[in-house]
Amino acid sequence: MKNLSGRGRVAGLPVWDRCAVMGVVNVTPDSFSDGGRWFDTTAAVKHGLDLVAEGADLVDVGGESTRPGATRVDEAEELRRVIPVVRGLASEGVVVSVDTMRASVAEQALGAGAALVNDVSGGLADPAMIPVVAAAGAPFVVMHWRGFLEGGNVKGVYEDVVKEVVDELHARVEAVLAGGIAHDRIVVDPGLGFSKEAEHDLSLLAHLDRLRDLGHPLLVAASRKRFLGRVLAGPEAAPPPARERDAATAAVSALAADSGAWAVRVHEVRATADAVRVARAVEGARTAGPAPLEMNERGAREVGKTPGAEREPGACGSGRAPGISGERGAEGAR
Ligand code: PMM
Repeated sequence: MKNLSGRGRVAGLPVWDRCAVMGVVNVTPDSFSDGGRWFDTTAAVKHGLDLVAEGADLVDVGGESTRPGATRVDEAEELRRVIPVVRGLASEGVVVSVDTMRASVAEQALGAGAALVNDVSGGLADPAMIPVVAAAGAPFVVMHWRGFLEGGNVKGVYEDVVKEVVDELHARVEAVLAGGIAHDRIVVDPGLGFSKEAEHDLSLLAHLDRLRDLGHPLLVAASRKRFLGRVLAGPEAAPPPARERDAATAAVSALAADSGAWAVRVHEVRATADAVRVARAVEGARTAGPAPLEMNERGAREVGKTPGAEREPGACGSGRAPGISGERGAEGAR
């Protein structure tokens, strides 16, 4: 099941030979990062298609804000928001993921053409979720989740956040497997920002290898989250607004891709699409062997020299990274 970098593949979904880019379409009036912008079927479908044109490999459609303290949307309203958008995107050939905690929404979204169910509760919020996904044979994202947060981030207390998240995710994966979802259809996600403070999110990002050791493809969803605001502003200053965190998000995308994440979930796709391609190229160079850097007698470093072979300017030789050529069309000179 492991490919070149060990990021794995998910049965039932296309195979991408690099970290995949999941673009976000929130059909909500109140998501923290983009609430209200695509709160209309036509605008939401168009936005999803725009994300694909910018480089998204799949599009995650959600109709309920998961920000702490948000009131739950009722089922009929969630269906009204999500299903036409899923149908509209799937009918255009887009690989659609549905972001929902409700089995009924997952079931109807799968019927409307969704390829993946992304449940931030990992099947905990609705006991019917795992049976529905298992019966459909659909892939399932199991995110680390400690419950609904009323009255603040009260469940975000850890002694060893990495160990606890890994252990709790492992337990959820066992439950999901016992519920009949196949091993090769399970994706895991550390749930950045969910019952977590900035230092917890950063520790998890620093130890993605430990999450990958769970043996399932890994989804990382850092986009525009609060911890990035904290990193950018420092401990005292006011964090920049969510929509000014896209460059920081792309930096996380490159780091996550280099750590072997299967996919990153982002609101602004273009920069992340570039980031994962750069990470892929570096990975290709790494697997092609040591960089051809040599020290000459004076200790100066000579770049691009291999014994007995002079390179043409710009040639990559055997170190050429798979996927470096032409994925995004013609390039400029520099
Ligand atoms: N975060 C949000 C929504 N859906 N899904 C997964 N798998 N992982 C996440 O961390 C996650 C998610 C919240 O962000 P948004 O409201 O800006 O979409």
